[in-house]
Amino acid sequence: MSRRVTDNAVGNRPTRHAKTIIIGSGFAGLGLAIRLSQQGRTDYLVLERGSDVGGTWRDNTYPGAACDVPSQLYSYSFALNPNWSRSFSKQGEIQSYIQGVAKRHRVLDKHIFDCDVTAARWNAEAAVWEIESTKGDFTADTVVSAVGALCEPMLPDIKGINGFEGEIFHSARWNHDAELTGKRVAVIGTGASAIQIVPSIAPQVAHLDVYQRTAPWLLPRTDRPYLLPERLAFRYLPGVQRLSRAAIYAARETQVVGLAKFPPLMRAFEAIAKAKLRAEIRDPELRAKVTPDFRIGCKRMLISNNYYPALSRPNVDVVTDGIREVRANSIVTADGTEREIDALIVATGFHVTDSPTYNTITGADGRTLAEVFDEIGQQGYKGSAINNFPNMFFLLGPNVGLGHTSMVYMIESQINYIADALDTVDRMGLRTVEVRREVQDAYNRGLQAKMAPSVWMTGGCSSWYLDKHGNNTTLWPDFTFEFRRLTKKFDVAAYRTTTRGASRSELKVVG
Ligand code: N01
Repeated sequence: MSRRVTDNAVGNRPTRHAKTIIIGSGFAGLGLAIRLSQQGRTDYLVLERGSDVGGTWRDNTYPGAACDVPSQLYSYSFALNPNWSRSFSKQGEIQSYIQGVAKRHRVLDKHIFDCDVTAARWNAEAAVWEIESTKGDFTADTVVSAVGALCEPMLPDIKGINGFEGEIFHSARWNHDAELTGKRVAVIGTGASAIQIVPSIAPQVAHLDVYQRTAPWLLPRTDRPYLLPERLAFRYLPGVQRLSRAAIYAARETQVVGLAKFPPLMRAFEAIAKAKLRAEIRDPELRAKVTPDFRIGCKRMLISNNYYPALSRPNVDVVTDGIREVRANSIVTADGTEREIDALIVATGFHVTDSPTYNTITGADGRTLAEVFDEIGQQGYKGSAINNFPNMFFLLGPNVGLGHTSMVYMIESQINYIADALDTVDRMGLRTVEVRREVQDAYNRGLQAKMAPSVWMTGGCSSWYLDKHGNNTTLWPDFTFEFRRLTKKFDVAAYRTTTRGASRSELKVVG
């Protein structure tokens, strides 16, 4: 059980201690919480800034929000859902699934909701993490950051945007009270979020301007409702759902060959995307505007059957001139054209390689994660540990992202690794574990060497996959089963460790 202590290094305020604290309860943090419970661990807490589980699936409620990965694969392997209503799930169904899993596995009482972690500091003397939050102070022997990469909306730095007087909101903070029907609306961005929003709102608004900086590649979305016999088979015929999942996994994994190893193979996808473009956009001028100029896959490949038809509607314009400024009720582009609007939807993505949460975590040498990343780039070890941050693990840390298949697969690989790390710490009586800098450096050299031929580095685009040093510190550059293999066991030899002693003087460095 977590216990209350009354006096510790955080100050003299009451501080709650838990052996393990998980920050964030999206797919990642929740999955780890369930694993800890399954292992019989009770001394852990999950601090979640929202008022519910679900993370990105709780936050992204924009019209049309749905997953790009097939339903069968986009779920926990230990909680298959035979009830998916369609082959690609919508946000509401995924969020209900996550809520249901949390409830069934009885981990909600381990959660503290509306608890925004504002600081986490490593106290080397006491070998604990000191955490400040909007729900009080905590200490923990081990912290697992599970905040995810797509949680901090990025607002564009456009002149005058703060002076806009109409409705304005980010795609991940949709204002459901804003009335868009019959209004003049602008959407900035043409990424995965925007291409779902645009067709969803186009029929209801008076006019829609889509501000496109880079045209994305689009592939067909093979979405359809499941037929009753299929759902019955998933429910009652043993193995059918696992077989379907395995087939989807295998098919998606073949994309790695083109994406990561031999990008010319991506031409096959390009041919499909071009045919789609020709079939769905008849107007040559519009078609030219939305034809991408980089190799497919360099930025995330998007899937949609209704985006191009929406762009072809008479009440929709694609604006490719750069935005010069936003005024009280309009947007002015570089060519001097002013377009009046009532509402502005900012679908400009997230702080991925420069998350503000990095400023709140302070490691062993007093530097924040932001400062460390500023110097060496967003580097870690197996996406799960970072030198200078002892007794801290990361779910969805550096270089575990994917564009082609389910992130839940990567999350479960990391859960295996971190759960085994916690077991190892207990079994060996370790006080601290910190990944060795030389191991981390070698790992990243290997990673970047693998990354070099990938389409993400050679495809001729700029993307949020790259950090300010020009390295791709976001994606995993290999087959996902290779990551599963690497994370099967906690490799304690890669870590500098100290053992527990009654006092600091008895501290023994064992590795
Ligand atoms: O964000 P993005 P997103 N002026 O960063 C443009 C996941 N996801 O929210 O390409 C003008 O992809 C920017 O232009 P450019 C998925 O992993 C999944 O759409 O940088 N434009 C781009 O067009 C995804 O990759 C799902 O030139 C500006 C757009 O804004 C990730 O979330 C659904 C600008 C941002 O696109 C993020 O997707 C949704 C500026 N100043 C999201 N700044 C599914 O599974 C940025 N842009 C379905």
